[in-house]
Amino acid sequence: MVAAGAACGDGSAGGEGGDGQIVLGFSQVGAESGWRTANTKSVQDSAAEAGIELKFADAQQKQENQIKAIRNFIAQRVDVIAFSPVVESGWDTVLKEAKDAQIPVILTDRAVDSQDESLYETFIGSDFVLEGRLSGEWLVEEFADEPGPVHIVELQGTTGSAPANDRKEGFGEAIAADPKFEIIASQTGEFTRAKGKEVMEAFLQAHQDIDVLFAHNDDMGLGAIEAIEAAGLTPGADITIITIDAVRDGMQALADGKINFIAECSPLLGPQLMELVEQVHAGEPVPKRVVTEETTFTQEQAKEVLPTREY
Ligand code: GYE
Repeated sequence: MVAAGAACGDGSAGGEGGDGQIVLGFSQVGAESGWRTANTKSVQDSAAEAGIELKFADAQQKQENQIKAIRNFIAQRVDVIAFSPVVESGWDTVLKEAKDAQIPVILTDRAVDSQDESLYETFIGSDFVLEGRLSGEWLVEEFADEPGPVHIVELQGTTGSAPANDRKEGFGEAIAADPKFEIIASQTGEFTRAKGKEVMEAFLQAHQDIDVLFAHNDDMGLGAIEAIEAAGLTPGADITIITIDAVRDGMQALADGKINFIAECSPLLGPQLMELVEQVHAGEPVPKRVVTEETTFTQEQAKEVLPTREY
């Protein structure tokens, strides 16, 4: 039944799929991390569940691919466009094109820095500054009795992305509470395990005195753990490790004592996204910002929740 909508070449106004289905064009960042894999599955499963026809495009971490995908969606006259912007800046032109074509746009997961908020309907995703701040606050508390200096290395996410910018900002704010905390090296690991490992190897070679690693996601932290172990050090003991996401592999490493603290970032945005798609398509008002609810995990808490964790 549903397959009829896939061709979508009937030139019908509004781009509706077979049986009057809503057609959603979704441009995903890529497949860089465990978080992203869980997010893609959530979007695909929820679209199927809601009976929404999903046109899915993978941008392979490149903004130019996302712009191309959005232009394709406009040309195909999909009903709604959703995308997770790989970086924050440089979207105004293509967003204006969607607006002129009267196709509503929903930002999912990551924000854009456009001044003109009329270019999109709503933004659903986490509070990345808060995630960074919670990570930093845990560290300040954990090292309260240490004399210092406390030497921190930071693995940043994709350069220019909202989660990299905001997590850095929130963490920096929290550790500013005490001048003994010093970020001695900070570099992008592009949110991937391979790059996290590579950059951590370089950090370890350049610095003998690393106390703490703050990684902007679990995957980079997991890559860094490999580098730390290869250098003959014990992750979680010789170097305190803080990450963000709380995907399965990260939670396992936390339960195993190799990571010390994780701030959660939920990838399960699909169900709420589909609700927003339906509302926007029906012309109903939606809140301009929908914030995902999240928590944090210590090693003990990870052991408790791991058996029932969904992703
Ligand atoms: O934390 C990271 C992923 O945008 C929140 O992107 C997302 C981030 C997530 O690659 O693992």
